[in-house]
Amino acid sequence: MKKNSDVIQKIESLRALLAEYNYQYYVLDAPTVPDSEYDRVFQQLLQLEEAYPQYFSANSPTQRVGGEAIKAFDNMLHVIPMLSIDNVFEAVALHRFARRIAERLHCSDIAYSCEPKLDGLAVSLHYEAGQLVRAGTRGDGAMGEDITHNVRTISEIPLVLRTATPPQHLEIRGEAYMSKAVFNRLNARASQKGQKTFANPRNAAAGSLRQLDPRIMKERCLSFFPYAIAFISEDAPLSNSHYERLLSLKEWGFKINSDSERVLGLDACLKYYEYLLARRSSLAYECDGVVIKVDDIALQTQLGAATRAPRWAVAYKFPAEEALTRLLDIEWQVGRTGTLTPVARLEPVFVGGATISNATLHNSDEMARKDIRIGDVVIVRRAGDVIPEIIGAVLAERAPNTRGVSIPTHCPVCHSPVYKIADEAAIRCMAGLHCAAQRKEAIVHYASRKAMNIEGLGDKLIDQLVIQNILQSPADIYHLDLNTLANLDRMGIKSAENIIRAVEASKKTTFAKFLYALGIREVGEATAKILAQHFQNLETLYTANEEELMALNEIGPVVAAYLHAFFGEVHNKEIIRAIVAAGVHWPQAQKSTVQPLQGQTFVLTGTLETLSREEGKARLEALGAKVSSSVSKKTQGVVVGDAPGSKLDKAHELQVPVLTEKDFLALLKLWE
Ligand code: I6G
Repeated sequence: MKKNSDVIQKIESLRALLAEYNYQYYVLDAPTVPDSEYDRVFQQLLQLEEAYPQYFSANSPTQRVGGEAIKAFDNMLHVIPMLSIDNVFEAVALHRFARRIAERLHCSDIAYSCEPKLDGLAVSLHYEAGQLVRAGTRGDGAMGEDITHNVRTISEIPLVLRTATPPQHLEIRGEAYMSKAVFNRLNARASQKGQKTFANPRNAAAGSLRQLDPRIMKERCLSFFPYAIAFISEDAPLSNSHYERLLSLKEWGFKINSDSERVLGLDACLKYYEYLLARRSSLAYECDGVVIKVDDIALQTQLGAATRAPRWAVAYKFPAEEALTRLLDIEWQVGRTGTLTPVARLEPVFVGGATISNATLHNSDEMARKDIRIGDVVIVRRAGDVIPEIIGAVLAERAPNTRGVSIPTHCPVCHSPVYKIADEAAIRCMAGLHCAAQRKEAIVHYASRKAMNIEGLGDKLIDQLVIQNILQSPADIYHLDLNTLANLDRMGIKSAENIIRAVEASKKTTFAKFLYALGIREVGEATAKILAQHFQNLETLYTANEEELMALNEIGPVVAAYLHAFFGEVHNKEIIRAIVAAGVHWPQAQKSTVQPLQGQTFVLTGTLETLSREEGKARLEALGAKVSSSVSKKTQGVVVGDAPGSKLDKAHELQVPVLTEKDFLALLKLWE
């Protein structure tokens, strides 16, 4: 490639190709080539750019990886001020907003664009002749900071607009944000390394955009949704609808938020709000409300702006998910498996739509890392159905009389020593069912809906029964009598009768539910089903060793060890025996109609110790195998007992596998 024009053309075509691959991947979510092809073209372009540095472009896809660090941020003036947006927190205030608009426009049939309000940072992007030239933060609305070096690393922002006829000048505004998935990954990695974690995705995004070194920013994988065209030169005609304008930005290479909608009238806005609020926790991004905008650009212009915010838009906020309150104390709760969890007692605070006075701190490591002291002002978060949690302390408000939290050395319930297991963040009481807390949790789990489903036998009732020593294990449930139950707090004869009936009804169950109900560590519903299907009865499960357990695809060494230890414990088997003796039963699983040894031929020779030749033959045949009297190359295995005949020699000669009685029994057990 000698001629410079050839080089330029090649470089340009590679850049365009990579930009298109990027668009397919990030904007359309529909890549057309594998990563390896992207990498190959990328390397080709990189080599050409290195050989011809005179054709450098800051908007080349190779520059997305993050160039040199800058020394300080330059200021960036917003010729068109970056206004903020008015917030409303109740439907009545939204009605007021709509009424004001109707009065000013003398019209009430207004089309609105409803867009999720992301909890990110407002960013302004300037394009000249289709090239990204500058990007800045909002700052005070009139002056922000130039963060072009960082913004270039955001894959969802086009460096060059995807159009042959770009406007001469274009200013896009939108929200740079960190998705929940990226945030969780970033924080998990930080806590693994013992580093400080970010309080929320917004802080993480802000911290990333304020990096002087764009390579750090690149690792943070920020995203971007445009929310307005702040300026466009007259050479590019656009729709008069704000919503359609956003859609057309997709053609130019922006990823747009597909959760946005255009609706007619205020009632439809309220419906959209309810719809998005219900989906809040399943959205890929943190969302703190809905932005409602008059859709018609001409009407927007007619309405204009007040000093701080446009009159044609409002943010209808969701209930806050975070709030400040004071940490009164820490108590340690003992879980079903003996884990001690620090639970924060708080000054009651209204957050996420409810008043809360308890929150979790997850484990002692996390508490130490977050440097939380009793008496601190703390940030609590309650999002959706998630248990309220403490995000961190507000160090600036720490009073001199706060006190540190000591990590217990003994179980707060049964007083036996607690242990910290290597590689686990938790501390654990190892007393098992001897510890009243674990006993209670084990029984609560046993009676729960997905386990034995004993209706009415809930947390509060079990608590009383354990405290009074009436229930010492799940087996005692079957000896509860009407009198005992009727005399408990908040119980009467009617509710006691209901419980007795529910206990009786729950006796008919399935093997999988029963295994799940036992509460063996790491044995959830799915694992219990697999075990039930494979072993089909308790006896085979009792005698299974760890290797046999691990032979099941879904069971690894940790679960196998827990199972083996559980069934190796005489005390556990005693409880199971008592439960079964009380009448708990399940249908014997139907024998599988699939014949796993179908098409395989075996030969039996010599005397077997534990079963007769006929029995061995019958069991093989039940699994679909044929039993032959002579060994051939097609024989899958020769089962050898005491004093074998010439069939053993033949097996050696033809290199057919030889099975001892022990191997043979293991084979049968695997499939029966
Ligand atoms: O701060 C904002 C967040 C989201 C906005 C906004 C937005 O739309 C989804 N839209 C406008 C027009 C403004 N601020 C000024």
